[in-house]
Amino acid sequence: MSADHTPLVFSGMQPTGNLHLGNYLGAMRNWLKLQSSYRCVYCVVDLHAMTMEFDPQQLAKASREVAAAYIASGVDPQRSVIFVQSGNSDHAELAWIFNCVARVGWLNRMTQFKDKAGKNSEKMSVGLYTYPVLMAADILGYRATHVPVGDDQKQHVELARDIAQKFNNDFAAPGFFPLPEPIITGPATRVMSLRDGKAKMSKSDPSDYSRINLADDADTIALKFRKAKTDPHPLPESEAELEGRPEAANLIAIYAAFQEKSRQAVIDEFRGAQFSMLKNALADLVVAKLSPIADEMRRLLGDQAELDRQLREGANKARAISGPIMEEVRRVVGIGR
Ligand code: AQP
Repeated sequence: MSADHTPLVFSGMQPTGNLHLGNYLGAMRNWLKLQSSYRCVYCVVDLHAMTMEFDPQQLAKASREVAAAYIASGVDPQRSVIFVQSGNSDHAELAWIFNCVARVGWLNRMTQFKDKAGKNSEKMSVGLYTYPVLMAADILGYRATHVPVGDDQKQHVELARDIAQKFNNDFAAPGFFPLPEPIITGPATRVMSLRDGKAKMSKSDPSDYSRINLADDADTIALKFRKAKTDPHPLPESEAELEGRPEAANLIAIYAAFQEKSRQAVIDEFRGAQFSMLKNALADLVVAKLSPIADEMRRLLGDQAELDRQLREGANKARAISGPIMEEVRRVVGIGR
């Protein structure tokens, strides 16, 4: 972190579908803890959600659902700034300026674009290619110093650091933008699909059985864990035995994260047992943690006018932070009057 900047936390999630256990354990749960020590800005990144095919009818609805999930999980709109990205046009303006700072070679190295585009990169939107530049604008537009994310976003936060460094060198002064640091903590920084222990749990996986959604009911959660892919061996006796057993490693990591225990402590609890024992215990644990969140989400979504009011208030607070920074940015790059 740059010593000259007041610590500020920024993070966001895309309204691209149901939030899942990976989003919760990899990112959102850490957001809650940070609220007591930092000024936090948490955004629903709807402009990012436009980078892949999307349904305009669904986008606003999905944005409200993600905002409701933040609040239901314990992100407090009084303590943290919660808003929808498109409610503050500073993100888009700074992204353009950063498009003129970032180098094509840097973006060519981004693995998420390669993963999402697969063999179809020529047919992908330019927005998907420059997604990490918009993410750098999200972060640096607030001069954020810390970015709590899952492991998959580490490379994008590093790109934001490179952009900040180059902008500082080319136009401004050392320290104009801080060099933001990713915060990647906990035993489940990369939660894997329940159908394939080598693939990331993801909103866009076509199989709903691959993930536990925050809004799933108790029966669905239990069914998904029962159907989760495993291997034919009993549960291991040591961490070393998890090598080459990605499905076992994933279920143990999820259990450890919810119990706030180490992986070894979970292995000690289930050593030599059949998977069904761990799966049943996991279902009970996850239902107990997620049901109150799902109930609160439903309550919040029942009063759309109040939720929209909170999000407008959040956008005003967000603009109050980014506005003066953007004035300085325009001045140093010689645009605006
Ligand atoms: N499987 C995961 N394990 C741990 N953390 C995860 N995150 C996402 N998946 C996992 C973290 O959640 C935050 C929000 O992610 P996002 O919605 O902005 O985008 P994403 O990383 O692309 O998530 P998905 O679920 O894979 O979405 P789609 O399928 O729409 O691309 C980030 O901090 C991310 O690290």
